[in-house]
Amino acid sequence: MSLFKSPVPYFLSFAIILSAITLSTAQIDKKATQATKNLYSGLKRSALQGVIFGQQDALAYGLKADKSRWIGDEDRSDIKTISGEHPGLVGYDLGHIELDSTNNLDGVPFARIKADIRKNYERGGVNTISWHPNNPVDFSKTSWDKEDFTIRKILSSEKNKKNFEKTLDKLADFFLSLKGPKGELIPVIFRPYHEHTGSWFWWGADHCTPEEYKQFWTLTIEYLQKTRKVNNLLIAYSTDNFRNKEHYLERYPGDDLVDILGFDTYHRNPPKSDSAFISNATRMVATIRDLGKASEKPFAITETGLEQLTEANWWTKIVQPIVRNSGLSYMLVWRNGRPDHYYAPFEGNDTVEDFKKLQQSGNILLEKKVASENLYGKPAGK
Ligand code: BMA
Repeated sequence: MSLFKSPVPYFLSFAIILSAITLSTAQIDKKATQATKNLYSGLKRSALQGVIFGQQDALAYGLKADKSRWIGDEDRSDIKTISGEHPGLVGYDLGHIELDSTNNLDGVPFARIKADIRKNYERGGVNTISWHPNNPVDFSKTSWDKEDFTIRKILSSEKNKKNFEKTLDKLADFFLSLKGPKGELIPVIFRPYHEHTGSWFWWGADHCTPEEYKQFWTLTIEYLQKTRKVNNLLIAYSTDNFRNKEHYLERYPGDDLVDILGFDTYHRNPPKSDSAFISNATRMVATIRDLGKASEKPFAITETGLEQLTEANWWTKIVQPIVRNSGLSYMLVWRNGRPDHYYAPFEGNDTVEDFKKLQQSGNILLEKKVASENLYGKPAGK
């Protein structure tokens, strides 16, 4: 065949086959819906424009100027109140779905979560879901209650495994109930068993071996995607702070089980830790960028923040140098949950003007720029 006549076409065809393989293996769910595939490539594309800015529970509640809470208002977010736009990414938590509760662990009704996911999707925004489940072997214990080897107890007992699959069914039912205006499934990022380099959750480092963690991850993702055919998920792997690439990958289940590479990092003890926080975060971003480039996966800071925003120029002094030219697809700050537990500027907060400077720098993308990226559709001109 002519292919073998000259080394050039032979080499070229090899390169084409190789790149086709790389392109098709980056996203793990080969049966993902078209919109989910589009979101995956969209998250890589939009990273060239800036970092999508997100907040946990942004649409469910927040703080008023006097720091009392607003809860459940329509079309409201603290970021929109101060900047004119909702965040480009919104986070939700499914903790307590396993208990068949009406509300999640922070009091947000699951029905409201579902409605907000749809509204955000219709605006072109991105939705990401974390999960702080109670202990599957003993539902009376929370994610934080210290309990060793829960995962071993699930993996080694058919009865526990079957019970756990019932919990996964609840997750699957929820994901499959997320529908857009045409009845289409809404793509969401699912970020299970996070901060597992730490040991404050029952799935944390001291409570299972790396092998057990990986097996538990595999069980979860395969059950959702293969058994229950949930084909609207992008799966995010999200450690807490990590020392180096080896530490990051110690419990990594594999490129065929992870779509997005992430980590969580919180800024504590400012201002004396300012430069250490910037350099550590920048180092960790570089690690996931290298890994993301090699595996063609998007990468993100899946949680961050400074509780109570005690530095007025936190956004331009700390966040901007970390995210500028970083290649990150997104960053998410935590919830504005209480007067003593908040991470995003709200009306009257000292950091409002500084946040607007970051917004105007173009380094972060809020609602309007994210919408113009058309993440769920084909890129313009293609
Ligand atoms: C933590 C705190 C808790 C909350 C949990 C899950 O960081 O915000 O109050 O219950 O996240 O959202």
